[in-house]
Amino acid sequence: MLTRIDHIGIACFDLDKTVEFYRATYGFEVFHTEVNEEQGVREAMLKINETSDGGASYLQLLEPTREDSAVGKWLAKNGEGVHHIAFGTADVDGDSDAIRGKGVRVLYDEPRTGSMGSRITFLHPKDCHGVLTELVTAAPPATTDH
Ligand code: MC0
Repeated sequence: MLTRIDHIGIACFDLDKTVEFYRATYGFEVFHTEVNEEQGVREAMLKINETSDGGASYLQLLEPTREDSAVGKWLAKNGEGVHHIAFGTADVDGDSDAIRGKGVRVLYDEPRTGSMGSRITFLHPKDCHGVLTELVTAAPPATTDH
């Protein structure tokens, strides 16, 4: 079951300048940054709010690390803007199977690694009324050994 907007992915040419725009204009601070080489992005997660399922909603600012990445190709064609939306679920495997069964192309056979250790997959935008759609299961909270 999809229970929250996990994030909105925004493609940008210059991550540092875009982070500064969101900080100066809205007061949103960076919660997390990382490079995801598999996806070809350097990203910053700005936490907007907690959600009732125990998760959170973020803005995800994305700068490509290479021109032939999904975000690099999209930026070259469209310029900066909203690249995808992501719904949060406790069960990305089950939900992607169910959605595949409804005739929507799920881009990965098995979920891959996303922000902050999450497991992610994508739905083809042409099957989703023009919206590249991601499903996300957040990593479980870290446990501390005593
Ligand atoms: C492409 N299209 C889009 C789109 N990207 N439509 C809406 N939103 C997008 N973001 C459209 C194009 O305009 C084109 O339509 C058609 O889809 C085929 O696009 P293409 O330019 O030929 O590119 P493809 O087919 O090589 O790749 C498109 C595809 C790809 C969606 C399959 O971008 C992909 O695999 N995306 C999933 C991975 C991803 O986006 N990773 C970056 C975020 P026309 O009408 O011109 O034919 S990584 C991330 O978000 C992680 C780190 C996380 O959240 O944790």
